[in-house]
Amino acid sequence: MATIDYEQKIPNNVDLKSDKKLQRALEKWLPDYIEWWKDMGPTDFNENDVYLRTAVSVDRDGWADFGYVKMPEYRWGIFLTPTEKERIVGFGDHFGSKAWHEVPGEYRNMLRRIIVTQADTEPASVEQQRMLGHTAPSLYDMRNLFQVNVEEGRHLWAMVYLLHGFFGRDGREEADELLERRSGNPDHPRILGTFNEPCTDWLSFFCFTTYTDRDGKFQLLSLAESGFDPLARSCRFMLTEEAHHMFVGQTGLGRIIERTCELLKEHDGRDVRELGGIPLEVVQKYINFWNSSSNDLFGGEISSNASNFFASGIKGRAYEEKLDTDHRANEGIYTMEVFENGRLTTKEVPLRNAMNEVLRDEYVSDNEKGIIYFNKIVERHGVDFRFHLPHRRFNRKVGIYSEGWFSIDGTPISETEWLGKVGEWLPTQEDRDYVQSLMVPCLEPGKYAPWIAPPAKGIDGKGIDFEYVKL
Ligand code: BYC
Ligand code: FE
Ligand code: FE
Repeated sequence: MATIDYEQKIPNNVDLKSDKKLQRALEKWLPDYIEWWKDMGPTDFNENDVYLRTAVSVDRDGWADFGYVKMPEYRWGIFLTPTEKERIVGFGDHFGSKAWHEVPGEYRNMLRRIIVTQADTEPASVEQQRMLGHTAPSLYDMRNLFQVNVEEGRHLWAMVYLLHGFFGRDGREEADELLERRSGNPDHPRILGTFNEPCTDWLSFFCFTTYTDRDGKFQLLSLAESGFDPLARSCRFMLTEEAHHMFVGQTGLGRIIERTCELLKEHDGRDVRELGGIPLEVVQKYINFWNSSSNDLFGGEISSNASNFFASGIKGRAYEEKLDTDHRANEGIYTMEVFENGRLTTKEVPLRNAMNEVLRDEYVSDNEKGIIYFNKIVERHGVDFRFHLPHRRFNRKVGIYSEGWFSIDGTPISETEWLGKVGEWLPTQEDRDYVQSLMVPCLEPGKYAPWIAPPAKGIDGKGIDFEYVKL
């Protein structure tokens, strides 16, 4: 089961060839996908050889195989982690009963909705990032961008397999619509807010891969616990790819910070803008924007949807299986600060209704570790600046805090105070124009744009001057 069948048109480890009907349906979807990729994927780089990793086996160490590929020829496939044992439903009302290998009729709509929402983010992110190749700060970074893009494409495949394989005609229709919605299109947008935000500069790209891909990590962790076994095993394999996306974001931001610190030290007291660097304050504002937007992706703090997902056994908590806790979560309560009549008050919420918030807690604490990493860089350079994670109430568009105005540290403020301060917290047009002005491609092997430090090491043991993309 662990070996991937590459003889097939669609590489897979789900024995696709024994299900002719499904195989035909997916082979019919394939050219539509390729057409979408050519229209909406990384513009103008489809003819170039890119040094990419492809999954060749789902075993722990066998899945990363590196080589030059043209992106439209990347072997997008369907890979599930192998079944270890007879899994059980690990939480909710069905706790302890056998995991499902088919969709339970009563949960069909709910499951489809979750899979479609997850699926929709994958092509959305490729669309958001489609122009970035033109302004890559190095061939190394360009290659990482394209690696992320092809893997998000594969994540779409993983979800489309579930839609086609388990949801009949509705599933096929949903799969078609996934190639029809467009990020940022007012008439036909992607489903979730962040995935319609423009991502047209590399500072945004690194923030996106740090904060939005990390939402991906936690949503996948909770779906990896699902009682619907094919979903759980799809998400488990997707998580192995996700780690690299967050690495790209975290180290990308780290390298920008590193470069700015070097400039600050060499040219004591001068505005780093004059020297072509990105001020740390501007990096902080971009973090504030993408982090707050990604906080929205966890949904409302109090959510009957989340409660139903949990009760039915289709979406658990991150690491549910390892948690030493009541897996039914029937009686627990969660204490949270709610915003009512213009002020914050403490409220006890049934735990199941607070599952979005439980997951967001994990996300916030992971993000805090990333901030420590950034601050180690500034400390090492003796620069007098510290990064902070914005409070989860800051700048929200979804959930109870979207009803009010909150400062960067989560204090309720008036709209007038907000308007007076927002330019210090979120990127201004001037900040955006400045960052955009730095987006000049730097495409000679071993050369890096002046606003970013080179990475500590290359990919797959190759040097930082390796020709990662043949232009
Ligand atoms: N924008 O009960 P509520 C990734 C809607 S990222 C717009 O609060 P619920 C990736 C919601 O649909 C991971 N609308 O929340 C990263 C509902 O609408 P209706 C993606 C939003 O239902 C980088 C209403 O508000 N995976 O993989 O618990 C690159 C109230 O809903 C938003 C998933 O999201 C928003 N941000 O939803 C590539 C996992 N948030 O029904 C890829 C699947 C909520 O009233 N999704 N709404 O019309 C889910 O589990 C859930 O749908 C949510 C929370 C986590 C989104
Ligand atoms: Fe993804
Ligand atoms: Fe990702």
